[in-house]
Amino acid sequence: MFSLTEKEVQAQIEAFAQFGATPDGGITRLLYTEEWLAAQQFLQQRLASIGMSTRFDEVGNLFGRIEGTKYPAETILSGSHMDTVVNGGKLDGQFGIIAAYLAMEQLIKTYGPPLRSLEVISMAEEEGSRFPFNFFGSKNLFGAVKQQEIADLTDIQGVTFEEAMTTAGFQLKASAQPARSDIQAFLELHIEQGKILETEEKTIGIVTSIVGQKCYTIVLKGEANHAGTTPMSYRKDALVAFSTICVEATAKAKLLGDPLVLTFGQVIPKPNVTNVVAGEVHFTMDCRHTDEATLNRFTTEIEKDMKKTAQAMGLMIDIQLRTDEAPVQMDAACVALLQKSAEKLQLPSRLMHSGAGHDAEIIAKFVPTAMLFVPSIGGISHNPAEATALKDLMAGIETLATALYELAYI
Ligand code: HGY
Ligand code: MN
Ligand code: MN
Ligand code: MN
Repeated sequence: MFSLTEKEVQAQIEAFAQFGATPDGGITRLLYTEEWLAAQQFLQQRLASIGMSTRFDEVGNLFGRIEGTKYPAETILSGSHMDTVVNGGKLDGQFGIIAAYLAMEQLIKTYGPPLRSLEVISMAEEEGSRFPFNFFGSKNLFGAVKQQEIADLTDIQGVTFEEAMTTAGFQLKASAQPARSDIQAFLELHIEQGKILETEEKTIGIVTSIVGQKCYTIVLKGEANHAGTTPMSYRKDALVAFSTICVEATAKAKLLGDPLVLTFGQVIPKPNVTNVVAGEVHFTMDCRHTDEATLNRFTTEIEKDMKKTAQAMGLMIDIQLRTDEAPVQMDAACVALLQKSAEKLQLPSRLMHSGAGHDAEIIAKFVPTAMLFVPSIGGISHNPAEATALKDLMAGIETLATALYELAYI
């Protein structure tokens, strides 16, 4: 169907990978940084060059749009997130944006303008890597993140969320405006970030549900003290308290078993020097499960355990729940459409659940939504070694284009 070449796809990926490139071949492109803004502006030019009208919304989500000739008020949306984790790979997020506009470009080249409007979205932020707030872009699509939700958030350098946002030229949305009612469907193409497709030699994964996720920022406050003159029994060592919490919670997670996952990804002792007993530890906890009741039960128990450990060691603890997303089902009709599209292209595919969180889980609450995955080599992701065979990237784009054709041209 297409004139798109593997070389063009690779070139697009490399072009965006330059924004926030890290020495070992990864990308660090955090919300509202210069490299993030440069990548969004580069995309804006790219979308305009294929005839799309482009616009940023208040918070920095970027849209590219081709008006439908017959039903312009009905919009088919596809895209993903422009931000990355620290030293992430070249595909997580940005490949879903590149695939969306390449698929649409091919459709317009092959069939002319669509009957319904086609829109690409580059979401401002999904990872929660700079500030502990996930899905900031998609959460502003059909609603408005409130000032109090980000008021106390700072990045690792102490820059506040609001300073970063205004410096980049963006602002919070005024209180929730009427949600868009024109979007008929949202499709997100993403790398699997796991090993199932590769192990089963499937080219396309079609997501049926996305895991439930609870993310916390937690502060333990003990007492900084002299490493040489403070006897062990006098210490209020926040790092020892954190370690106890981490080991005990991890043991409970292992006991409960798959698909529960528990991650203490960020741990910042203060003052973090060799000869001072850590007076404070700021850390994050990320817990996920496919079953909402199990997730809630487990995290309630861990919260209780943390408070008990802190109290027993004479420390203060402050637990803030930052992300609280229940598991989400994808839209059955969109799932069936993706299955049909993969079959049409004779691509081996399978239905599957997503252990990773995605913008699709936020958008699915408002419009019919589905996701398709392409295999991750070795299942590696959130790592510069993240990679997918070019033939699989192409297959993902073709499958997406086939589904978009059904939605926008029929
Ligand atoms: O953490 C995740 O699952 C996603 O990459 N934000
Ligand atoms: Mn990610
Ligand atoms: Mn992602
Ligand atoms: Mn995502």
